[in-house]
Amino acid sequence: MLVALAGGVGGARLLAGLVRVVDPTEVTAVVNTGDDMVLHGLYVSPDIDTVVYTLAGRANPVSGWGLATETWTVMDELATLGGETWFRLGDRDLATHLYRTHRLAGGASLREVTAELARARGVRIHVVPMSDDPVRTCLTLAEDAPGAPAGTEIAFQHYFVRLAHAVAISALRFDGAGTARPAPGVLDAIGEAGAVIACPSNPLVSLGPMLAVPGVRDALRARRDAVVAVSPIVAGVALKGPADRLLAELGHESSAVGVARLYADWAGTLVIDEADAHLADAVEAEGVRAVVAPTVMSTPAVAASLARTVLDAAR
Ligand code: FO1
Repeated sequence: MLVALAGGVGGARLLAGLVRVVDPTEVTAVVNTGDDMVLHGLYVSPDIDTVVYTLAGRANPVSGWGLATETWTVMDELATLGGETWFRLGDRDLATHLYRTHRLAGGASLREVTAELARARGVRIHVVPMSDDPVRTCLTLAEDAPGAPAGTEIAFQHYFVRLAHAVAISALRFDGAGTARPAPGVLDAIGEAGAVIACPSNPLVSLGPMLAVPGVRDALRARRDAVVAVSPIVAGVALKGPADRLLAELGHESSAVGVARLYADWAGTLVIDEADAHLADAVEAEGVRAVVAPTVMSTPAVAASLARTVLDAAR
């Protein structure tokens, strides 16, 4: 069994490459739920849906989130009513949130509902939320933003979508992490995995929430030699999203070396892009083995070869 720690688009892309080189039923993806929120009374779980849609071959290829063939009649009608439409929920995507909300209200766990949604969409890997308990990524503004002065703490999607993450942050917190339990099977999967892959997801707001769930970081530390991470920072910048700025704003180095420093206690190996080959020694100086390879997954074939590189590094 392979375990992959995955956040949004970067995690989904590597998983799509991984299932081209191994039996999908041998893969367990542990997915971030710190981005989740209730909106219009519906439970939305963006990173889980991005992983499921991508592996189902139905993700919107441009945005990376939501469904490819989508219509927006509900959002359009909601706008005429003066409802909230800053977070775009397509008509087909809404079916996912209606189904999940209904099943959760009926007492099902997030893990159970996620498995049902993945199966219904023909996804053959095991998609597992990091926890069935609520963990919510909260960010404190370092500067005034429209409608929120510096010092305000906002929810992740408010930061990421409403403010388009175009605002500096001074602090990060995972509300609920202290009392959250890893979802059933997560710790066992990490303990028994032939290899654990930390996908090129945002170190702070995609992998960070998982590491904050009690037991997860210790389980990874115990398997450190089998843990291979892929740097989401290439030549000092994030390929997608605010990872580079968040790292700098929160006092970390926005580079492959900065990522190695963050991961050093639980990941034995870090795959860095060829653009960062000159940083390999500095990565190894952090006590993390450096593997240099193409990590920019511009095509599924590149994602597949990166997956092979990661699996070879884990051996
Ligand atoms: N991201 C946006 O930038 N704008 C949106 O309107 C938006 C809607 C949305 C709906 C469902 C979903 O699963 C994801 C959505 N995302 C949107 C992406 C989401 O904010 C990110 O995927 C994660 O939270 C960060 O990886």
